[in-house]
Amino acid sequence: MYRLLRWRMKNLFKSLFFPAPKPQASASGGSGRPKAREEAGAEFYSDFGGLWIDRRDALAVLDRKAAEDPDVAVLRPQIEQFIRDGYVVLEQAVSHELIDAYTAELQRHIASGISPLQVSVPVQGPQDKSVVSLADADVKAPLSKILDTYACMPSALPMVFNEAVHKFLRAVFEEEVLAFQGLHFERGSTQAIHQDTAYVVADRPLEICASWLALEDIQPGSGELIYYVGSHHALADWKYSGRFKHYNHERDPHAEHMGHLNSLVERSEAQGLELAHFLPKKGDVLIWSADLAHGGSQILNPDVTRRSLVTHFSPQSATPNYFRYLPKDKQVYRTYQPGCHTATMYY
Ligand SMILES: O=C(O)CCC(=O)C(=O)O
Repeated sequence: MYRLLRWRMKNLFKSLFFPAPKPQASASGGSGRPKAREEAGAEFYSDFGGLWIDRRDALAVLDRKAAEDPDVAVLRPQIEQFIRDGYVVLEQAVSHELIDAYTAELQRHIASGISPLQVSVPVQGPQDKSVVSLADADVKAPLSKILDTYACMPSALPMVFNEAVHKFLRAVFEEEVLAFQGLHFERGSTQAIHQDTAYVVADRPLEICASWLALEDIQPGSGELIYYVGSHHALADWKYSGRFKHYNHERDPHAEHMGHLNSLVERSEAQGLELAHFLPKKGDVLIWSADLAHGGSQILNPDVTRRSLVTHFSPQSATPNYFRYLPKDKQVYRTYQPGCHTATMYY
């Protein structure tokens, strides 16, 4: 116990005073195809490349990896499903105790009236959202998202980097894991079906995954998460302004953005992809692949909450695009524990 405490104190000290060094940033900003990590000759579903699980021969690569690496062999059924369907559910990955501690800490932030937490709230206009302080936000309104709670709330970190999710991402990323954007929801998001690659931008655009942790048992009608099974590899790239994987509201016309969102539903339906509804128990985690088409369903029962925590991850060597807009002293990687790093654009 004492050794564990000492180790944690040492890591806390290290992460506060010796943030992990920033890897070299690439200048592609999500527009170009990354070369560095790709094996020569590998073919991908996307023109923007991807992780090894995005290769057309990913199942054969999985065979090889499982034969060589016991960590991959153990995860083989889950990784196989991830390659095929674009998502995997890790049941009871996070304990109720951790979730309750996090919920209590968040309540303290809300009650304090002086929390540093920031919230994304919907507004009218081309950018359709604005960021306000927690004290000024209605966190119970759909589309309200409390941002990067892991950066301000110590209780978020063991949930975000719970062992099951960390091991899975480690195997998929083939390197250490960076959490670089987090969203806490009290209610269903009602967000249109979309692909994260349009908005969650790293220099290697397909090298992201997200986790969705249920902070309570999720009820039908609460605006549950929905997704088209297999859509991550089934739909050709939507290229903004003819060449970018991500959307930029200053560069790309609104109609093009709407065209992308509409086409995800049209193309998924045309291919007969199943639209699945996620009704997890408290503590279950769903991990989705970068290009899985997903969103929040309509809220049919406004009386129920849909408490959940989404985290977007990349390999540690990828660079979040938002670093380009941050001053040098904010372009920081913090290490929570070995192999687990965080970055934030808000704090
Ligand atoms: O939880 C939801 O309703 C959607 C979340 C989502 O789409 C995202 O964070 O990318």
